[in-house]
Amino acid sequence: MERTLSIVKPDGVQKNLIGEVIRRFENAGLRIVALKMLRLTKDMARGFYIVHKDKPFYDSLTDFMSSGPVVVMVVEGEGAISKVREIMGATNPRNAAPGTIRHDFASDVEHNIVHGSDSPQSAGFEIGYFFSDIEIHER
Ligand code: DAT
Ligand code: MG
Repeated sequence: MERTLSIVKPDGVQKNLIGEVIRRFENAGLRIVALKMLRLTKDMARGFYIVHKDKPFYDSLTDFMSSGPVVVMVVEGEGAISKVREIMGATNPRNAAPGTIRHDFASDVEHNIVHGSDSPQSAGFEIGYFFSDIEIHER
């Protein structure tokens, strides 16, 4: 059984897509085992995206991610990391397959509705960034 960290980003919350994102995960047989809504500070966004610190989009990305409330959740299931990434679609919505969240709802590469961990290593880091063990529930 695998766990991954997903975020409904500020644009997803603004567009009223919290339920839509969760529904797509649950319809794929994945389970939500932890969930909360919060507003990231600029420093929290910087720390979360530290792997991108040298990218040209780091500053605007972390401004965007701290621009409004987000919903962070731990998603569990067989192959959860790759399943969530499939449901999300490609980073740039112009390259995202029809039927993926980013194809259906994202406006551009930076404002792309949803985050999902990209490896077991990043999932471990990202889950620990937002949740303690007692906030994650056996199902
Ligand atoms: P993903 O979110 O698909 O894992 P990533 O880890 O490469 O993509 O980048 C993290 C986020 O940074 C991404 O969701 C949106 C933003 N981003 C990525 N590439 C970008 C670009 N070329 N211009 C602006 N923002 C970008
Ligand atoms: Mg990524």
